[in-house]
This record gives sequence, C-alpha cells and structure tokens, in this order.
Amino acid sequence: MHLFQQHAVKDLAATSSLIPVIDYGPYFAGVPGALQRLAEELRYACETVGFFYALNHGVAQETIDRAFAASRRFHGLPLEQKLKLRLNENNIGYLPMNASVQGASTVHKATKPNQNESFFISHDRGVDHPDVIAGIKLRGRNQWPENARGLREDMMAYFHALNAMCTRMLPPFAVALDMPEDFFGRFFANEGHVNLRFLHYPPQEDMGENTFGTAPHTDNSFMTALARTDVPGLAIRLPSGEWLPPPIIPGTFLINLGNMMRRWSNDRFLSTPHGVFNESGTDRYSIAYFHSPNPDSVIECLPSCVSEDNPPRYPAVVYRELVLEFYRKNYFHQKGHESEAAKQVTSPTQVGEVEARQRRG
Ligand SMILES: O=C(O)CCC(=O)C(=O)O
Ligand SMILES: [Fe+2]
Repeated sequence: MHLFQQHAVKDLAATSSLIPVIDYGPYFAGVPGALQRLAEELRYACETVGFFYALNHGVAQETIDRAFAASRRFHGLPLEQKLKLRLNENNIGYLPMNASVQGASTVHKATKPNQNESFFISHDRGVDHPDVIAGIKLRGRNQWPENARGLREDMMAYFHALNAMCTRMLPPFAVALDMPEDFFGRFFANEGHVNLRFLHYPPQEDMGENTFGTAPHTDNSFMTALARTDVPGLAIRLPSGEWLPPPIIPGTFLINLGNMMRRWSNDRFLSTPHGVFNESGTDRYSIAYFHSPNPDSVIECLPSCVSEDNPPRYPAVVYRELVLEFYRKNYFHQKGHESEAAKQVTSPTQVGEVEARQRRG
C-alpha cells in the first residue's frame, strides 16, 4: 500500500468540498466590488488548504486541447530524438524517466527516481535576446524538436494564455494579503521566471510503495496552474495529514500555491504537498504551469504578514538563488546533485531501457 492509500481521506465527498471553486468571472469582467469579494474567498482558500479551482479563468478550451495534443505528439517522438533536447542547466528541455527525485522536498523522503518524463519550456527567447547574449542563468532559450509541425505554436499559445491568466490573477492575491493591488506586478516585470511542464506518466510498472510518478513535494513557484485529463493519479495532503485525490471539475484549472507564496506571506499562505502515483494502468498526461517572479527579485516577508509577535521567518533572498538550489537538489543532471536515487540510475541507457519496457507494456 502506498502513502496516498495508507493515509487516504475517509470521507471523499466531504473532503473534496474543502477545495473551493473560485469564480474569476466577475473580477475579470470588472464588476464593482468583485476584487474585494474574490480576495476574501482566495484568502480563505490560501490559508486553509493552499489549493483551489479557478472557474471562468478566460483560457479557451481549444487552447488547452491543442496543448494536450501537442504534448502527446512530443512524448510520442522516438526517445533518441527527445534525448537530443535533454534538460539543460536552466532546466529547459526534455527530462527522461528516472532522472529526477524530490530531493528538495521535506514532505516525504523519496528514495526512488520519479516515474515521469517531461518537456519544459519557458519564454521563447531569440538568439538576439540581451539575456541570452549575456548568458544570464535561467534566461536562456527553449529547445524544440525538428520537424514537429505546429508543436511550438500550440505550446507557446498555451504558454501565453496561462501567462496572461496568472498575470491577471496577481492583484487578488495582493489584496488577500492586505497589500496594494498592484504590489506583485513589479516582481513579474521583464519576464517572470515561468516554466511550462508537459508531463507524461506511462502506466506505472513498479507499484512499490516508494515509487511515485512524482514523489510528494511542494512547488517552488509563486503559483501553479494544473491542467489534467480524466486519468487520476494526483493526490494532495490536507492539513489533517490525509491525502485527497482532487476530483476533476470541467472548465477549471486546479491552482496551488508554491513555496514563494509561503515565504512572501511568512507562512500565512500554504504551499501544500502533493504527488502523483499512476496506478490507472494507462498513460497519464498533465500540464503544470509554474508562475514565479523575475529571478532578480528580492523576496522578503511582506510587511502585512510580520509584526513584533510574528517576526519574519525567512531572510530576504534573491529568487534566482532559491531556484538554483531547488534544481540542484532535484535533478540528476545539475552540477552538485547528490542523492541516493541518482546512484540507482547508473547509465544513460537505463533511461532507455525503462522507456522501452513501458512502451512494451
Ligand atoms: O502531474 C500532476 O498532476 C502534478 C505535477 C506536479 O505536481 C509538478 O510537476 O510539480
Ligand atoms: Fe507540483
């Protein structure tokens, strides 16, 4: 029995309703008073569970469908072609199976590599982008497969739609934290640190209790917007310690807060643990969009979240440092990565072997 089963919620229907459905429609339409009402609902969701469903988010279903189709096309490419795009030092490109571990996570001690393959993209910078020319860390270029018609367009259309959605969602978060509504915007100026991750979980072969599609973790982002299909696998850890598989609600994104929101809010907002175990017997696809501040941002606990009795729990820090530390702990290819899980995967061919086994299955 794996962790999500051992500590499963007892009453699924009752606990599922703990994750609020938040309607962004009135706020996006500019209805007077909607920002304040939305901020109150958000505050409650962020303080009690750290996950919520966003309804009337403004992203066209067709854009989402095309992104899933593009992801399937990408993951259907021959492994050799995908391996040419292997994740680089900025964590952009293709992450094969067995090449990451939730090493930064304090939620659960992961000892086995993650059983998912992923394709990561960010802002589609050209060769002449000043940050590319200057070789600034975390400000590089995307890696695209050759001869994959329409893939770049469909993935970038989704990227831009989600970037616009999350940008519009910043003011209610600021108001929920008793800050001026334009507070967060400046930290996302000049291209925030944004990662779009197309995940594929082949049917999990190893059902061992410590083998996960994605081991339990918290995100390092400010916020994450997750798109899923109806194949289950995701579980989130409620403050009670019980694990809940959040139901799919059509027409919504499942949004969670990451460690940056927790840090900024001095632990007032939750960065809730979650993970994936794909026991569906079929392929699972999901798309995680991580919205985070510009890497140069200095993150310092908000004045509205500290007081004499509640001093800052975190020192001010440049966001880039936190990202690089997170990457080092989680990804085998990063310089300085050391984990027991990485030692189990000794040769690059093993990646291919696992892949071939899954294809057969
Ligand atoms: O695949 C999912 O449903 C969740 C993925 C996730 O948590 C992540 O990539 O951080
Ligand atoms: Fe996550």
